[in-house]
Amino acid sequence: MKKRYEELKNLLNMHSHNYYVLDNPSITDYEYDMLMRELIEIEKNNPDFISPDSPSQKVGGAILTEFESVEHDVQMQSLQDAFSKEEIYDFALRVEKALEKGTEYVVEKKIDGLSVSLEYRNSLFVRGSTRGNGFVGEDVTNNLKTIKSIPLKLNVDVDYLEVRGEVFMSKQNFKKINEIKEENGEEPFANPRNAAAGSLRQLDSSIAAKRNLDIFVFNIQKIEGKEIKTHLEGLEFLRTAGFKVIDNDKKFTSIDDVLKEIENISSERSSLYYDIDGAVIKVNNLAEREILGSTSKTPRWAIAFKYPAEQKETIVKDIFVTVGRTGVLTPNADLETVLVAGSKVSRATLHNMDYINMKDIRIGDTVLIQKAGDIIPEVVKVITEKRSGNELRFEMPKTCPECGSHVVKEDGEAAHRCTGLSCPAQQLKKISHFVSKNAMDISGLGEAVVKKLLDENIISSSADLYYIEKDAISSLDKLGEKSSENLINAINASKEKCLSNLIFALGIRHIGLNTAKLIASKFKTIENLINASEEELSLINDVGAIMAKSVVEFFSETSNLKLIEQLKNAGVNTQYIDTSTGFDNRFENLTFVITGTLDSMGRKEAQEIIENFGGKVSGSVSKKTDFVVVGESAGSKLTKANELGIAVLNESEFLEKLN
Ligand code: 0OX
Repeated sequence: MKKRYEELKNLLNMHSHNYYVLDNPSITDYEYDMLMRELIEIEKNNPDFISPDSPSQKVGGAILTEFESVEHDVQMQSLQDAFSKEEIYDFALRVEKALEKGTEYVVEKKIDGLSVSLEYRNSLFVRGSTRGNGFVGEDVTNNLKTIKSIPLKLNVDVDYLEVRGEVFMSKQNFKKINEIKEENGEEPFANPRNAAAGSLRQLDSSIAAKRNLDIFVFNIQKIEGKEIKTHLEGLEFLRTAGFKVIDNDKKFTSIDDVLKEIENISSERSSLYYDIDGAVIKVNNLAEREILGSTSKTPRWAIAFKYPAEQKETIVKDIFVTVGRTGVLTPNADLETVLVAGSKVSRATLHNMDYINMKDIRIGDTVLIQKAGDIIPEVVKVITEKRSGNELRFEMPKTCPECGSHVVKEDGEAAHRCTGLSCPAQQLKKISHFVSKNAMDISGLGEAVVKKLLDENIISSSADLYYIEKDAISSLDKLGEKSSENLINAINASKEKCLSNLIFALGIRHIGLNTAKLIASKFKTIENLINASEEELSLINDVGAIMAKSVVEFFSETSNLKLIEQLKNAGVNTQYIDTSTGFDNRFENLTFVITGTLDSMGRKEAQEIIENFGGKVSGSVSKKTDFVVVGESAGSKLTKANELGIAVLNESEFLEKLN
């Protein structure tokens, strides 16, 4: 058992490295999950096996009351900044004068994140800390352990190694997290750097784990038992050790070439999946670095060339308000279109009234805009010198622009909200959320179709979807006969979704998919949940007071109870389905074909099980088929599978996959 455990650990660590560091997956997610499952099962039965480099340690869970201080053995220096070519020439002059000769330089991207130090003893990750003031930082080991690209065990034998890197959040992830925050009426992060900082400083590591942070490593702070002569050699060693290393393998002896490389990196900037704020120029040879030494804060052998955020002036033509699913009114600036960091910008969110007041943004103002994290347009400031006096102050409407209901602003909240229960804008967003993938997963119901159904009075709530007659939709000009049929099938199939999907689909404020899963597995039925108190809800780990209050408030609203009654009457499942068939997506992205007669279940039942595990079932075998499940007297489909070389599962092999 111990041997298998070690084997699993090594296999999982290797596949995780291939996926997260090398960006080169070596097995399917399903296969990975299966290996992980086996490992966790062994750990459950043999807790003494659990080692610090087990991949099970990556999910987080440890909760601290505060972070311990860490005194850095080697100072985590900062970098001297340069903003012009001249400053780079001056830097090179100083270097070459001190060395009394020319030298080799390297140039690397300056990741806009947070510097951290990672310590390894006997090749195992033992501690990680933030930079702090360079001498003392904070112990954020638990949070760093959740970063998939940080190896818990190195692929090389070293007694002691301390490396430095930059923790960051990808632009895409930043956008997603902010969308969720805005939807929940929470303050969004200003940029990916702040989002990464906020995530790394979470006392609850399972929250950090969900933020999908990443890291680039770029410096050996200290190493015992190995001699390294140059920066590039060091980076290569770190790569072999298993780190995700900053991409840098070129050397330059001429400063003009260094400047060209700085330009090259700058032109790549908008196409990178992470934010950079400059380029770092470093002396390659480590012995030369010793000669050059440091000032009290910064090394003399490196300099950071900082790129300015591209900012453009434009005019706020108007401020218009949009209404979200939870009724939040968001003011947006309608801008004179300008090109910023590679794309056209004609709109910027102004978040809420506090934001507008703080920046004193008025209609007609000339403003400076940039892209936060290089993606989301934001107003940096108003150019007040350009005011003519004709600018108009914006006021939040007293009534909802979509439905005319009263708009309120609750104490302690920045957002204004529409109070209308049947507000069409809220309804459209609510229903679009209800049918979305992680909710009831009704494919074929995009926002445009939902709008059409609402406009034509075919539906007015999510529950109405389950009462639609096929004829009513096939007459819509957007849908033909076939798509109407598919839509009705998708609506019917969604009745079998787990309670967790339903809870998420209801769009209760502050309740995301993960919380919905926790609540569903605790309360098991919608009735139990309706009767749950705030105290009972708060007993669930990860469900805070605000979430508990929000759930209770939701179910105390008569219109919401009525909606649930209608859903139940239509046959929508309101029970928790055990994880084995609930939200275990082991067959995600896999297509099955079932042929012949199965002993233990009907074909329809097998289909349902596959679909509950996130897989697809198709009627015919093609190159896209992943597995053909064969029962008694299978015919031409089996022949075709063999011809195409597709994996064939007999009934017992299929049943094994379901365990
Ligand atoms: C970065 C970055 C930061 C490390 C030791 C002294 C110079 N943000 O990407 N710092 C350094 O180098 C420091 N390199 C980087 N690439």
